[in-house]
Amino acid sequence: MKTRTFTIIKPNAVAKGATGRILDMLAEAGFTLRALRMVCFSRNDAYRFYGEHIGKPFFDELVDFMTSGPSVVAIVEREDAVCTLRKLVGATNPANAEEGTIRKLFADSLTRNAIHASDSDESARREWSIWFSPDQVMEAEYTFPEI
Ligand code: 3AN
Repeated sequence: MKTRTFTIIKPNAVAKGATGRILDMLAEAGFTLRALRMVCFSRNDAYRFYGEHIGKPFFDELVDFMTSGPSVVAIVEREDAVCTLRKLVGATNPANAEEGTIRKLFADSLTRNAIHASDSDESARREWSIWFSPDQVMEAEYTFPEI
């Protein structure tokens, strides 16, 4: 069954012009886009999004980074979306990311690690609802061309 997950192309990846290449990697991995927006995280947005990390030693650096420039947020769909996207994204620390993963290619550090991918169906729904109202999600069946 096809499921959906949420992803953020983070400010360092957007700033280096990698948005298109990352969206291509998602398409080549069989993901279709259901929603897409460019956004600037406010500090409030970052606190809301990363609430589980408030108080951790890296939290202030994470908020400064996420509010440093535009991000691209998206809802993407395919079979087993959460696990498949986490594999394509690679390890949180890019030093441990495997060849061919998005973080191996585009991350600059543990904080500036290029992309976020939700870790469960439940987190995905919570996270995408911060950025997308239901009318911004493409629900109509559309046959995307084969890549
Ligand atoms: P992931 O994004 O791989 O699911 P999380 O949710 O554990 O990782 O962490 C959220 C973000 O916080 C990471 N993407 C990374 O930017 C940052 N982060 C996590 N752990 C650390 C750490 N030990 N030091 C610095 N930044 C971290």
